[in-house]
Amino acid sequence: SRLIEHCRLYAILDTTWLAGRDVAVVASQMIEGGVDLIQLRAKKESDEEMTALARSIRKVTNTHEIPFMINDRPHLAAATGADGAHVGQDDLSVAEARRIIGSGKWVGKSTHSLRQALDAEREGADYIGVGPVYATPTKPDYSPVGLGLVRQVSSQVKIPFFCIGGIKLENTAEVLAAGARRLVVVSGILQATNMINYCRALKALLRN
Ligand code: TZP
Ligand code: MG
Repeated sequence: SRLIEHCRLYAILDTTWLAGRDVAVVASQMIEGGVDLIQLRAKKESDEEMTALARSIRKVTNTHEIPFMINDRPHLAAATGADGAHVGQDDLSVAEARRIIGSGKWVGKSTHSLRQALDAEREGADYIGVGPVYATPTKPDYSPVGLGLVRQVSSQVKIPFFCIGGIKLENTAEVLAAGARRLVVVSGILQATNMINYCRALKALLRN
């Protein structure tokens, strides 16, 4: 669906977890598993490399009408026809990112505290990420925010928020019990033996 409100399971295709796989194949499997939204996160790649990966994922996501986001680099989001850009606390502001990618596109923002979550909402983010809920090798320098922040955000933030960081099938139930309705999963999906089944299982937990 092209409405952020309809997105529950958000997969990040982080190139550090690819292990040589083709991004188009990985994206197709994520989509077959039922993910609602895909982001390309390519911290070490050049603009040229990231653009090539983004074009490849964009083809697959377009075919299936799945929204596609770019991590940082709003200029690449604009150039590759992505649906938006996701910025962190140290990246461009929501307003700057929006100016670069144009109106009608989504800008998401990472938050790590209640203050940051409320600020991002006020700045006009379309959605926020909240985490890392648990410690995770995908974002090693951040302390976990825990389920307490999930509870606070779920009661105080009105825009869609996606819980992120160390989320796996095994701990999804407790994250949902803390008030989450939306999840971002990176290594849980990319390390799964069967990504399609793993995504389906996550999606089933999010159905209520
Ligand atoms: N932001 C907060 S935690 C995180 C990001 C990008 C990484 C989440 O990755 P994983 O592998 O699902 O823990
Ligand atoms: Mg960033």
